[in-house]
Amino acid sequence: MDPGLRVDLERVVGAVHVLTEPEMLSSYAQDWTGRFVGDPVAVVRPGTVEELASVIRLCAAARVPIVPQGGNTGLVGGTKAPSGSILLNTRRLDTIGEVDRLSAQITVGAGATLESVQQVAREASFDVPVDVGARGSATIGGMVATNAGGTRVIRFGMMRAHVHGLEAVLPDGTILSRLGGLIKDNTGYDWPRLLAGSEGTLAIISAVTIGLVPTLSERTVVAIGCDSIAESVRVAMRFRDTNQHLWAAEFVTRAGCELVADQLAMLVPPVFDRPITLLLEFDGFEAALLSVAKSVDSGDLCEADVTVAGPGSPTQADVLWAVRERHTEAINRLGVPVKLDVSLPVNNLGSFADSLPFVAPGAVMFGHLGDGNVHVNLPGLGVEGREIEAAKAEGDILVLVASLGGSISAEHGIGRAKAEWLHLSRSSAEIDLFRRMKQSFDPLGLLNPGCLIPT
Ligand code: FAD
Ligand code: 2HG
Ligand code: ZN
Repeated sequence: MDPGLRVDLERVVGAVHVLTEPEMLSSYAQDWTGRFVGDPVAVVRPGTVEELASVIRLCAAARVPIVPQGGNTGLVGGTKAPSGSILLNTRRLDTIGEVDRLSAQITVGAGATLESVQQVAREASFDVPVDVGARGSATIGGMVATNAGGTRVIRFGMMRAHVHGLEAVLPDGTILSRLGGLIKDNTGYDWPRLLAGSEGTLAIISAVTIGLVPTLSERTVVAIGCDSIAESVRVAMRFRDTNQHLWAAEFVTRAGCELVADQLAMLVPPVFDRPITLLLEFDGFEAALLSVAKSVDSGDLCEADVTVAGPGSPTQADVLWAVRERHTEAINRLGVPVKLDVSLPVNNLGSFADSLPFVAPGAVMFGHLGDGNVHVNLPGLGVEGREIEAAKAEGDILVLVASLGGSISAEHGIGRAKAEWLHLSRSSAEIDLFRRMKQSFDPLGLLNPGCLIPT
């Protein structure tokens, strides 16, 4: 790293927040899955938006690329820093404001973790509408930058929908602030929500005003054993259409649950023994029970296939959720995976699930059934030496998804992992527009080069 730049950066953020020793860099440089390992010259950790802007200005003057990084839980290589670049870690931007009860909003630094914001919101009887399994590390800035989805999209939508205000720094160091939290504000381009899903390629987010929802009052988790994806889709959609208290509709397979049991030494309840298990979460006990009872009475469901964990059994509910949420961890234990995160029209989920074993034997599927979002994991295929095999499997699956009217990325983003496949979901006119948008925000091409937009 240029010694002059280093001295300048140290002057801005303090020497302890400019990391250059290889052993310090390695934990930041490698992603959560172990598949993507970057080669940054330094990790820089600004503590205020002014420091962040100064760092960006220094890097722009020195023409050094910057890769923004929050909790490093992204699954598509978005934080894989190219050689010679700086990893700009936002974790120190972690202030959490008070819950504004009247507007049901909270303003937080981009580096605050989801879990820490959830805690503050829940103390005030509110909740963050988006929830993901990586809540302990994923940052609010990273969740906006990836437009994170998670388990409650069926009820509340994705992260972009809850951005009520934003502060960000452009690649030339200009600070843009729009944290007012107005619900109605038709005064031109909605740049805050444009940054949602931009994966750190247009600007670096420094703070966010998030819209909150009332806290989940009487959590009821219902697990239902099914014979096929098609059957689980029918059951889930019937609940969605008849019960407005549905917060989540997830699915797992028997093979995935066996993996969780074996790899994590977890006691997996018998309801997960069926080929597919549907996991539903409701806000409210009575309404959930009534819906289940009606489905049993009408013969749509067999009572023996259903397990209900109501508000009186929080531990049982947590166990049911853990089996679902710990799939990612269990899969990683089998070796570095290739991960695909696709969405399909719900009426094609069955065809996709039926075709997948022929295209990619051994693939593990699970996901957010209510949103048509399937996570396809190929355990052990993400290692060095298997790149050709991995690219073939990825291509075959993504082409199948596109042929069924789906998207090659439902919620994790494009990052570096999917950039070469973007054309399967976006037309050349759209990709050309992306390039022109990128050019207008970042004419020097210094912000997260190689991420999202194919090179
Ligand atoms: P990072 O991984 O640090 O970065 C992700 C991308 O955002 C990168 O391109 C980075 O450059 C950019 N970025 C980060 N911070 C900023 C910023 N302040 N300004 C501009 N750009 C920035 N995702 C889901 O959508 N749904 C899930 O259910 C879900 N579950 C997960 C479960 C596990 C166990 C794991 C490991 C991951 C899961 N993820 C899920 C993926 C991940 O948690 C999300 O993508 C999350 O939003 C990433 O946040 P982060 O702070 O870790 O971002
Ligand atoms: C989830 O829904 C995450 O658990 C991670 O999006 C998915 O590991 C995956 O493939
Ligand atoms: Zn997911």
